[in-house]
Amino acid sequence: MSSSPGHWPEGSAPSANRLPPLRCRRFCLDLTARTQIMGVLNVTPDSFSDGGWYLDPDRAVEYAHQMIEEGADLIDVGGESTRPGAEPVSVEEELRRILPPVKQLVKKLSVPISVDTYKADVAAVVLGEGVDLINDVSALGFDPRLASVVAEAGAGLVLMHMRGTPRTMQEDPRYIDVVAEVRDYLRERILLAEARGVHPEAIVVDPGIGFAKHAKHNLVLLKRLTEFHVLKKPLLIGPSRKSFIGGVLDLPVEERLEGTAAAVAAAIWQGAHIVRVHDVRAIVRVARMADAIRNAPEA
Ligand code: HH2
Repeated sequence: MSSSPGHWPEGSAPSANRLPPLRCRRFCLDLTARTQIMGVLNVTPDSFSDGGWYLDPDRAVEYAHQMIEEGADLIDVGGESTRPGAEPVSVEEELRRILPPVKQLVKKLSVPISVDTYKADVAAVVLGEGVDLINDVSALGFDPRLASVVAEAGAGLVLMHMRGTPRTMQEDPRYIDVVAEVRDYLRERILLAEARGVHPEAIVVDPGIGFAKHAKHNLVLLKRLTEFHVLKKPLLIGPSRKSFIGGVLDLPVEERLEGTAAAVAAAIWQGAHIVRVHDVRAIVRVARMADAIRNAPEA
């Protein structure tokens, strides 16, 4: 079968490119033309790769602008680290960190702003400020009220798989078939979100690379990503600088760009729609190249 740009050859990535645009308030994100790049903005003192760098609101806003110039399609703002072993922070502290930059970003940027939080009270405030998406690393597992807050706002919702909490999640996670178990869990969370009123076209799924997974689980998930397309939701992948890359390459966090690039290319080849990354400039180039190969005609 011949394929035009934006379409997969038969059998290689079922329906990956035929999803409707992602609905997130002010925006309708086209997921068919090219991979969307979500730039990470951690407003935390302790994130695993960039903790403390953007605590100053002006610096955070400036860095968001830089990521947009480099080609980011969305900005994901986080106020609580979810690295393995991290302790939770209060609603007040999370808001104290993220509100000043979020207020400015919503006004100044013309791309969707996402907030990485699992707390309904944090989500309610930032949605009140106009953010477009909530990125919930617990897939409604920590605060089920989050779904109705997102639904009422008509915002987008990322449902990410993890087990336990960031403090406990790496205590020997076990799976018989990691892909099937993560996929079944995400399917159940989609049903829950939709039952609570989140629009079906506002939901994104994420297998949660590095969350309650050993290195081999992350590699298997990345190898078998096409098996998530049966969920019929946009697929987000966040391998950026994570320790499974350090494990394969024996490299520290500041030297994981190439490993991240390989993981991103593999994910795009299998139909990932959004990649969440720190190194926007480099990964935009990787994504454009991978998109071009993926979308090349048959002959
Ligand atoms: N990874 C991190 C945080 N949020 N959200 C989604 N949807 N997917 C991910 O893979 C993901 C995520 C961890 O990365 P980072 O934000 O850089 O680190 P920290 O949690 O230490 O702030």
